[in-house]
Amino acid sequence: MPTSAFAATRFDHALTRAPAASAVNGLRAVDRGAPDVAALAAEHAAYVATLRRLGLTVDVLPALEAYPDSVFVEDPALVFPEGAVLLRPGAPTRLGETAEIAPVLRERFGRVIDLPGTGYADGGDVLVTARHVYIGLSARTDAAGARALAGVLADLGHAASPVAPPAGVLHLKTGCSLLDEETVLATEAVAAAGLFDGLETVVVPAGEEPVANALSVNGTVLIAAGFPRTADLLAARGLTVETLVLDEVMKLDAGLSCMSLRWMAG
Ligand code: CIR
Repeated sequence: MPTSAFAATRFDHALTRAPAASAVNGLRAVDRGAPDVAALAAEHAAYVATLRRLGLTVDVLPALEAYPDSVFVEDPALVFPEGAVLLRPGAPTRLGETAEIAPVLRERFGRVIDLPGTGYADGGDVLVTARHVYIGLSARTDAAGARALAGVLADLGHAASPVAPPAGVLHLKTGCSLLDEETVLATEAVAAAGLFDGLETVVVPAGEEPVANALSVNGTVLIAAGFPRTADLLAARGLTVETLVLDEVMKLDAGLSCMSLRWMAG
């Protein structure tokens, strides 16, 4: 079991990385145009400012031009109060991001564990709750990577198991996210897959699927702007909701969780 006080939506620290100009070459499943670099930087700056306002100490690492997707720091690593895990991203153009973030994590965490074996795992496939860690199998996270990660997480005190999201989802968290310690926001397709035992599921209204990657931080649920039915639905549940413009970020198949590694240092 996790350490008693562990909460999956409470944080006091975050690591982010400024977007590179090379983000115009970032991976995207469907090409809706390259992101505008200045607008992407503005979206990132607003994201960092929001996390700071919500009480986090946020470090912004320098942009890495060699890695177009490196603004999405969630993918090459995982962090917990007990330590960090260096992952092996499943996209060849992103593999080198792990070596870039490794020294940064070694400065901040007493325990930093390399993903053993030869499998692949992306942080975007990992949904952490206080009771369980769900590892999505995807084009980026294979069975060997998920198995190796579950072993490492067990050492860190977190029970974990693989789940199989529906086809067509880039990462598990492309289609779902934690709203609070007991509740998941999920697209209809992810909800129908029945992946999360013991958690309540709030289904994203049809047509608003890209909003499913929300980020719950210290009692506020951050969602992408432009999805009013989901915003109303969450507000009607009594949640405090804030919207952030993510038009450029979403051109790169990404969302709110992707842009930070978050933890409670205590
Ligand atoms: C990629 O395809 O790797 C990036 N363009 C998007 C990564 C999004 N990250 C995430 O969902 N954790």
